[in-house]
Amino acid sequence: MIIQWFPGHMTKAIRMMEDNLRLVDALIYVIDARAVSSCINPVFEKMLAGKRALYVFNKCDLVEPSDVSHWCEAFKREGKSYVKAVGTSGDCSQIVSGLKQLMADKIDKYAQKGAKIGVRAMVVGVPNSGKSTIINSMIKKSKAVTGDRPGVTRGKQWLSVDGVDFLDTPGTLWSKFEDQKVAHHLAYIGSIKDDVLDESELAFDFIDEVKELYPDCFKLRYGIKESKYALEIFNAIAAARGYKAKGGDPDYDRTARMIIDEFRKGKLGKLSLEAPPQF
Ligand SMILES: Nc1nc2c(ncn2[C@@H]2O[C@H](COP(=O)(O)OP(=O)(O)OP(=O)(O)O)[C@@H](O)[C@H]2O)c(=O)[nH]1
Ligand SMILES: [Mg+2]
Repeated sequence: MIIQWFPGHMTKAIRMMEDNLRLVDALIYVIDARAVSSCINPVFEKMLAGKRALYVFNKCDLVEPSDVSHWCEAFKREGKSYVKAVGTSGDCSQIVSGLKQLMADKIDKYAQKGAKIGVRAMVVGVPNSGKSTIINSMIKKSKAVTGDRPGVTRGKQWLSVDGVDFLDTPGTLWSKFEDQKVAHHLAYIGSIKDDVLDESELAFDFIDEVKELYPDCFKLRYGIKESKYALEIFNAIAAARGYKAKGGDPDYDRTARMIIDEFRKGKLGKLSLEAPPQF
């Protein structure tokens, strides 16, 4: 299955972000910790030029701490500033302090002149990475609309806390995925609208990949036998859940949807799809 998804609202969103760049001091770059390199959007590279960036490894509750640590080491080696976060925990104060640390010289310079200058940051990331949730956690109010599907935020919205203004932006992708593995990982984590995907194919591809990374994960979750074959695993999961179509075949759509949904909710365990090159 070839995956591409670049709807018109993203072109508009990128234009809006470029127009607002001059208003901000920094970018807060929200990344889903389960698929770190796939969340790096080439469109943001141009925006990052000349701006400071704080990378946020979000959804850390869904991955093993050691897997996040490997990414932290890799980012540190590249001189990138980062913090770990669980947007849904309700406490993301470490992002506010991380941002203030990143902008300390500017804040001090103005403080010496007696001026209290705020920091403005644009929050960017692929769809569904948790940008709006993180902002709500930082401001301790549910002002930004969130949802467990991509494309929830559409317009721009400024929200503030402790002298910091955040610009929430719509999740954006890029016009063509050169690497279909990246596209698949983004689809698994819910950054691509399910309507443009063949869910059965997606679930097969998911099983095929995850069985190599975590050989016993399906056995542990569904009580099925380990197998080298994705189709065998898929059919065994359908049977274990009793998901049958008319005629006794597995209910492919229902089973596929359930597997992907359970992964997204962390029910298959703390699975990380990507590791930095040296791991
Ligand atoms: N498990 C878990 N879920 C999270 C976390 N942060 C956000 N979510 C969930 O991820 C989903 C997407 O969150 P949003 O904040 O709407 O994501 P967004 O990046 O603003 O999405 P768009 O506006 O569509 O680009 C929601 O269901 C959140 O509850 C986290 O740290 N852990
Ligand atoms: Mg949003």
